[in-house]
Amino acid sequence: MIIKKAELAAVAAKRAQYPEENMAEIAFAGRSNVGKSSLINLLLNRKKLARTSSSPGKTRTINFYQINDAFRIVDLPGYGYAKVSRSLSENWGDMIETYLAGRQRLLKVIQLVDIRHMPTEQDVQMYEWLKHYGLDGVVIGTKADKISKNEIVKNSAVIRKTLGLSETDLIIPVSTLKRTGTDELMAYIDDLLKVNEQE
Ligand SMILES: Nc1nc2c(ncn2[C@@H]2O[C@H](COP(=O)(O)OP(=O)(O)OP(=O)(O)O)[C@@H](O)[C@H]2O)c(=O)[nH]1
Ligand SMILES: [Mg+2]
Repeated sequence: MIIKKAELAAVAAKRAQYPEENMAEIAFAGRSNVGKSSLINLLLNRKKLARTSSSPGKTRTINFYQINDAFRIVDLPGYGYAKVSRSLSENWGDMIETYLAGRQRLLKVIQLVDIRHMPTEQDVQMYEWLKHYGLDGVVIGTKADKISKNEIVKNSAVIRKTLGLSETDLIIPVSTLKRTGTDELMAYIDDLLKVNEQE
């Protein structure tokens, strides 16, 4: 896919602020600081489109990036950030659920987990949610540059088991630092969009 145009279409905290449901969407979910915004920038080949930060809790709204006027990549706010107040984390749940439950043209939610660690309870809960809404199927293991190839294989198996992935579900290790894994992810996104067009 050639990214000719990538622009921020909307920043939303509630449904009224979402863009019109006039094109397919693919969203990215995961713990705060796992690397969602960094990965979106690399995929779209725009260094600063999505704001990133070394401290967690950077993205706190649902950010819609419109690509080639054909589909949207959606950056969901991260979870599991302890310093966020209780009311804000409750609000986070509402924000995510409103989006997941009600979005007609949401094709898939790509979940990111840190490949170095066991998935957290919230990671497991997030994937359960995705299963519930039929939006599961692919998990990205981020920061793959931080461990060895052997560990990548070993940890991927742990992630697969802990999240309860089916045999056909994909785990793609990526590193935004070394720019690895993104071709495979882009090919997956391409396929999703093609299948959707045919339907
Ligand atoms: N080594 C390494 N660092 C990474 C990688 N991806 C992201 N990071 C770093 O991780 C930190 C968090 O990245 P973000 O992309 O802002 O994370 P996020 O998931 O969007 O975080 P929130 O917006 O808080 O939910 C930044 O310091 C990135 O540079 C990676 O593949 N390898
Ligand atoms: Mg972010």
